[in-house]
Amino acid sequence: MRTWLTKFQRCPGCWDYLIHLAIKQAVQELQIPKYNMVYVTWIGCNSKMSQYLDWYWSETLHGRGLPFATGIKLANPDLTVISVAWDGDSYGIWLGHLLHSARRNINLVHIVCNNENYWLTTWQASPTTPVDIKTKSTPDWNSIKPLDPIWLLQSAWCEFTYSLPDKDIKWLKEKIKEAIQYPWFAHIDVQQQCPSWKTW
Ligand SMILES: Cc1ncc(C[n+]2csc(CCOP(=O)(O)OP(=O)(O)O)c2C)c(N)n1
Ligand code: SF4
Ligand SMILES: [Mg+2]
Repeated sequence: MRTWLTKFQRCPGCWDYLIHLAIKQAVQELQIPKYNMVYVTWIGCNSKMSQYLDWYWSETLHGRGLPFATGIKLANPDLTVISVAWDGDSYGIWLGHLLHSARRNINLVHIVCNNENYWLTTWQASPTTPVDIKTKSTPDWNSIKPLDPIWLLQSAWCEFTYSLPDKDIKWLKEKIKEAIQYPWFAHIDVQQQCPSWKTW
C-alpha cells in the first residue's frame, strides 16, 4: 500500500489517489474479475492512474477517451469499462464526445476529475472555473460563467449524473458501485480540492 501511494504521481498534499482508491475498492467490492475490467484515462494531472492497477488499461489522448472506451464496449459488451477524464478535456475541448456519448447511452462509467482549471498547461481558466477568479489566462478576473456539469449531462438525456466532493471517499465508492451496476451511460463529476492551484 505504501509503495503504491509513493509511486502515485501527483502534487504533494493532493488527495487524488483517493479517487483512484474509490474506483479500485468499488470494483473489488462488486467482485468483478480483473480480466473483465478496462480502465481508460484521458489526459489530466493524474491520467497515469490507469497504470497503477493490473486491469486492462489505456492512457489515451487528451479528449479522446470516450470514443476509445465506446469502441472497447462495442467490441466486447461483457467488459466493465471505466473512463476517467478531467474538466478541461471532458467539459471543454472535447465536449462533443461527452454529450453524444451520453445521448447514445452506451453502458459506460464516465468519471470527470474537476479541479476547475487547466493544470497540465499551467493554470488557465477551464469551463468550470467560477467567475471572479484569477488564473494565468484571466489575470484580472474570470468574467465567463461556468458550465454546470449536471445540467449539461441532463440536457443530453443522461439519467445517471452526480457531482460529489473528493473528500468523502465512502460516498464516492458507493456512487461508483451504483454507476457500474447501472446499465446505461453513468456520469460522476468529482469536485477535486486541488490544493496546489485551486485557491478558491
Ligand atoms: C489534443 C490535445 N490538445 C491539447 C493538449 C494540451 N493539453 C494537455 S493537458 C490540457 C488541459 C488540462 O486540463 P484538464 O483537462 O482540466 O486537466 P488537469 O491538468 O487540470 O488535471 C491541454 C489543453 C493535448 N495534450 N492534446
Ligand atoms: S494539479 Fe491539483 S488535482 Fe492535480 S495533482 Fe496537483 S493538486 Fe492534485
Ligand atoms: Mg482540470
